[in-house]
Amino acid sequence: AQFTALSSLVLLSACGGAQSSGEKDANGAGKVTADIGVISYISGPGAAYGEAITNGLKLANEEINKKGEVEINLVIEDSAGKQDQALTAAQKLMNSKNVTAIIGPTLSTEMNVVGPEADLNGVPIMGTSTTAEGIPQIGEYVFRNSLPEALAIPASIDKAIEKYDAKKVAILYGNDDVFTKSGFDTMKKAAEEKGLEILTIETFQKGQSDYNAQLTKIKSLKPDLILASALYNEGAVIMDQARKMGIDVPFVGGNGFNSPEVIKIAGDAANGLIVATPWYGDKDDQKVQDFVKKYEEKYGKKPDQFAAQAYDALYILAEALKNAGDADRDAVRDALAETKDFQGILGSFSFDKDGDVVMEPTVLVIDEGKFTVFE
Ligand code: VAL
Repeated sequence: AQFTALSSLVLLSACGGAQSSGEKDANGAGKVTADIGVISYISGPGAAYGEAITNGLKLANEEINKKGEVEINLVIEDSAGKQDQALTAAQKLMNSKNVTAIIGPTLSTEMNVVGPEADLNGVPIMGTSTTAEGIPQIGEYVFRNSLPEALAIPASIDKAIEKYDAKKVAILYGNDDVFTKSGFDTMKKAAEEKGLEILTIETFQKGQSDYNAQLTKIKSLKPDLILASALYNEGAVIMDQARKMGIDVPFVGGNGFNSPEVIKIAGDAANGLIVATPWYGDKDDQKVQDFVKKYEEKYGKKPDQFAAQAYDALYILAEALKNAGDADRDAVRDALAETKDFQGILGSFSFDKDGDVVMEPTVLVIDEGKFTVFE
């Protein structure tokens, strides 16, 4: 997404000249009402990402509608983590003229096919978990509020070097997914820039269950650190098998590891995993604690990073709807692009000139079965 001047429509609406698409509130003022499409990975092996995301969106939706400045109706579609299903869902949503904007899809691999279509059709689309390189650059209607690998991975590697005096690394990545490949590119680049010796680069594919060959080779080379770019299922199994083989060095993971599912699947084997995130649920911040409390009350579990990013995303979009003063797709795109210093549960949020994220990551480590700040 690129910044353009606000459209005349937005300027008009700011002066109260444009009609909102919605009902009138008690004072007779126009209230923007909009259908927001959601494409989420809610069935299949990565469904915990989509579950957290839709939970975060639904909670934000309730709060936003209760405030009464804008009225959002979420139209949720399942992509099952598949490109073709994500595209079918996107087409259905884009064909509905009531859908002003789309949130999702969950995976960068899905956004790679859905993003260009949304851009072509002039439908603003915002990923809340798409962290691969180049997502907002797909086009001016394509946004994300998720911390990209390019910011997260170098921060994690820096911490690992500082803490463990790491000099030699092995890299392991999924070579059949846009995000895991992009995470690998970022890891390799960061390792080279920081003067780390890369002992080996190993690959795997989605759904793989046996990593013996890759891990045996990695073990024989004795790295100080393993850099792994994977979604949570494969990532957790890799860590489990590594620990069983006696590989006890720390792992640095990309965004796919940022799910409590890693701990659920790998158990103690997940200890020593380093990840960077904009979200930390134990943060001493009223907004964060209110969100955690409300989320726990509603869903009976703690929110993860995917829930938190989705929650902020809907607020960012609601703000854009309010500023646009209209549920018009172009007006909302322009208003979205203007987002600056939005104060959410992830801290202060702005887009850069491409519509990419400007944000500070926090580096966490899994210690005794829990994500904790890596001091
Ligand atoms: N961040 C990843 C992606 O962009 C996953 C974990 C959602 O595909």
